[in-house]
Amino acid sequence: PVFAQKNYLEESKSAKTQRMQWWHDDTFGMFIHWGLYAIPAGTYNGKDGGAEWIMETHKIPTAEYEKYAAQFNPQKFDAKKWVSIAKAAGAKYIVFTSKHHDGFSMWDSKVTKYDVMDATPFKRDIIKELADACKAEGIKFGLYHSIMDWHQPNANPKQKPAEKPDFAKYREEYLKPQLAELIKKYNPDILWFDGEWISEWTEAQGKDLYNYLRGLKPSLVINNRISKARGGMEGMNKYENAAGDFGTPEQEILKTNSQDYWESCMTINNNWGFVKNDQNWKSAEMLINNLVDVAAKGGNYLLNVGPTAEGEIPAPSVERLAEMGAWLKVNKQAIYATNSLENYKEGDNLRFTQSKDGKTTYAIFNKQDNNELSIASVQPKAGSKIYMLGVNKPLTWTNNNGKILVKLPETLPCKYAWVLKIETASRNSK
Ligand code: H79
Repeated sequence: PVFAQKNYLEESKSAKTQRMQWWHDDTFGMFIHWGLYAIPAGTYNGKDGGAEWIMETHKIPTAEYEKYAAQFNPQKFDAKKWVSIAKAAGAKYIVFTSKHHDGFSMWDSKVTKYDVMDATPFKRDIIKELADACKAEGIKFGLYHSIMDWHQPNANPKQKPAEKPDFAKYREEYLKPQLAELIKKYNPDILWFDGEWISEWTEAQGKDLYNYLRGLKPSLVINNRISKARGGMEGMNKYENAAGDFGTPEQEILKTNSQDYWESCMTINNNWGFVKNDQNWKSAEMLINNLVDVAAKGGNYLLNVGPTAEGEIPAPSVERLAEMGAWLKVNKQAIYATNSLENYKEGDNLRFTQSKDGKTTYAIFNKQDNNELSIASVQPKAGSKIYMLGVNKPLTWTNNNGKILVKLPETLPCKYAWVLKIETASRNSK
């Protein structure tokens, strides 16, 4: 008999809502790009350029690039430390590169010797250590896995051509078995694909892989780069009924809110993988405002770190993440487990999020005149109190023809992105 594979794309809307709930509520994750490319760190033969793409940027031959494996020995790698940095930042999940485009596997893969156990002097199962550390700390665990593979002759005719490149062989005998290994050994919560734009990859293959993986673990959350539907760097789907659970804007934030699931991934400096000479760090203020903007627009924020070849997350990243964590400690109610309002903003200075029961609106702002804030599009419940998160006493407010005027406290609880908590009667429409 022929057993039809279950079609998980036919899942009902409410089933998807349930499956995605934790992911949507978690809102903030930490991306980790780490692999052999941390060794050249953005410089090859004295020339700058490339990070995790350095193999392609400098057209490094496979046999040459492979030599980095013998040097990979990150003595300062400490999975618990990385997870504690994520946790202190307020990140609720981690997405780690099991395999980037260079094809090097960061776990003990059975289908290749080009992995951390067989090809490096380090010989520690990095993914196991990370997965265990995440589990111990209640952090959800995700894996980034590249479909494009510059090291596989059947997947990359340009770099290391097989006599007759056979992509189906790579897909069925390498890509799928690797993903099955990852699911069985490390039980990830998220699979985050990339490199799906190669012409060999098709929507039908994306659907087949999606059903195969959900069949192995039905609760998996999988990004839209498993399919061909991603529209450029803006990252949302170009057509309906594509495989994948959420859109993936890269290095940008959606221009407006969306009720579809989406996650904006972004670097703290200019690069994903560690680059020694890249000191162009975004400020903590900008990162916090990005998180607020993303949450107000109904998305998730996946913020990247690129650890060094020694195994350390660069200090400038750690500092900024710690500042985000300090801000979130005071203001977490306004970010996690909130919903996006159609009317999610008022001018450039105000963003709104809403509690899931719809009873509370959070107004997040960066500027005020004369220690007052005026809001036109939120109507507090009559006689209710308005609080600033991090301040004990309720604030004085007046209602002036539908516009409320809130008197701000003299001492503010943080440096920027202050949050008012407003019990909401109804929202004025635009
Ligand atoms: O892993 C990080 C980067 O290495 C990787 N994605 C993040 C998360 C990345 N790969 N490529 N890029 C980023 C930029 C590539 C853009 C292009 Fe395209 C690929 C241009 C043409 C093919 C994407 C797909 C945009 C248009 C089609």
